[in-house]
Amino acid sequence: MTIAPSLDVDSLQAVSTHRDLDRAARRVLVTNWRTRATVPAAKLYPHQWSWDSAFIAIGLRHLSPTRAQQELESLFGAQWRDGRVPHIVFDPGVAMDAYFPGPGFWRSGSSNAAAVPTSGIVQPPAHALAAWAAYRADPAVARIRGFLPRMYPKLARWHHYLLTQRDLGGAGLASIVHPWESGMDNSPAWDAPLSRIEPMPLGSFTRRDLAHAPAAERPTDLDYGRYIRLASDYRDAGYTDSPSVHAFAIEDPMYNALLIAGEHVLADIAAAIGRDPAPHRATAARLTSNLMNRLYDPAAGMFFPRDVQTGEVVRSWSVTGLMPLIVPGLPVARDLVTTALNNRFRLREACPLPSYDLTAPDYDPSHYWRGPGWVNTSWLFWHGLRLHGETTLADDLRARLLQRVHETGFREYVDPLTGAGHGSDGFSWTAALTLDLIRAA
Ligand code: 2M8
Repeated sequence: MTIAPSLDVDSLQAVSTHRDLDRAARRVLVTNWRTRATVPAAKLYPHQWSWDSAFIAIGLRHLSPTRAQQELESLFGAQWRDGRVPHIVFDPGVAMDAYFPGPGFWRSGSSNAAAVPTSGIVQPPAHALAAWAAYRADPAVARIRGFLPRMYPKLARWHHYLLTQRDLGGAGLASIVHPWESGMDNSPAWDAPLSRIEPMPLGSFTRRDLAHAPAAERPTDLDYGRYIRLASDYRDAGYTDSPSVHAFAIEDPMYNALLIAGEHVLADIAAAIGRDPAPHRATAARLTSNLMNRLYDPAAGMFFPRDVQTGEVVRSWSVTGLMPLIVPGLPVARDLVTTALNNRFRLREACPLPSYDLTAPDYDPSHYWRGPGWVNTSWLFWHGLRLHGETTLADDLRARLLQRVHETGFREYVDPLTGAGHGSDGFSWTAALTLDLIRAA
């Protein structure tokens, strides 16, 4: 006689919750798909964003491995001749003024072979991880499409740009040159370095974001004036990278952690297509040691960004400092987990992982990257927990994230303590990574 495995009430509930969530997440991804890529959110972000597409591809692979590959291929179709992958690829079918700053501001011209209009700055390099995930979802289809052999040189050039042109501190780490490049635009970590920037006068530009989101949750006009100043100075210098052009230059922990994790993956991709993986492994090892030496504070058990202009560490407890957990072989993984468990981030209760120190006086649970939790950074931390054998914590985080999304919907960001949803609804990476978490069981 065979005995059917019994499911308790909680497990049964989870199964039906996951089935509903799965269906709803797929619906968001189908709705937000345009001709060749997915928009992050239909109204607020009507074009293709770089690191959004990486997270979207990670979820999309469960829906259609081919579409996940196309998501990345369309982004890299707009790669610049110098190797950079622009943070926005504009959809020419969308009104020029639907998003500011739009194509007319950036004037990317023929910087990419396809002459597709793009921005001129970049975003965190999550793409190698995404490409590998898309490949592994269906290696046979990927092989027929020649996906890895086509993507590998593009990914390698992208990393090369960051490792060379963006080593502004000369210490073997990549620098971001605009808060938007961090992906965590309005993080308190950027307040001090940004305060040195002369803002563009109000009235010299028109914000579009405030038509779709409450002003109290978005960056201030003063911040925006500074964002636009940095972007126009970079543009007017022909997008040249040098410490004299970049008044804002930061070695960011998450940015570099993604680059290192990406180099590990590039080694796997190289091996899979018969190329030499050794240079990527060597780069990953070198960068890991630079990351430890430049950005890790052993007494704090935390990574902090470094301001390249002043040479000083920015002691701001932003979630970026926990993200190096995604680095394979990180020597301080356990210490980072301990930090995540303390009162500042409350890994066991707060969900999603707060973007900023819960105990800081300027913590704000509904203000853009100044407190609320985001599913992408939580997903990265979950990935890191699994990588370092912290299975119980990983499973617990996964279960609570799924429950949160079930209650709150596919919101852009969420109050990590109350679960109140904020920003766009039907947000693509929230849906994509939810799908991935469901399928990870
Ligand atoms: C947010 O950034 C854009 C600028 O790139 C904005 O505020 O207009 C950030 O959350 C960023 O990480 C994200 O990629 C982008 C689109 O979702 O929105």
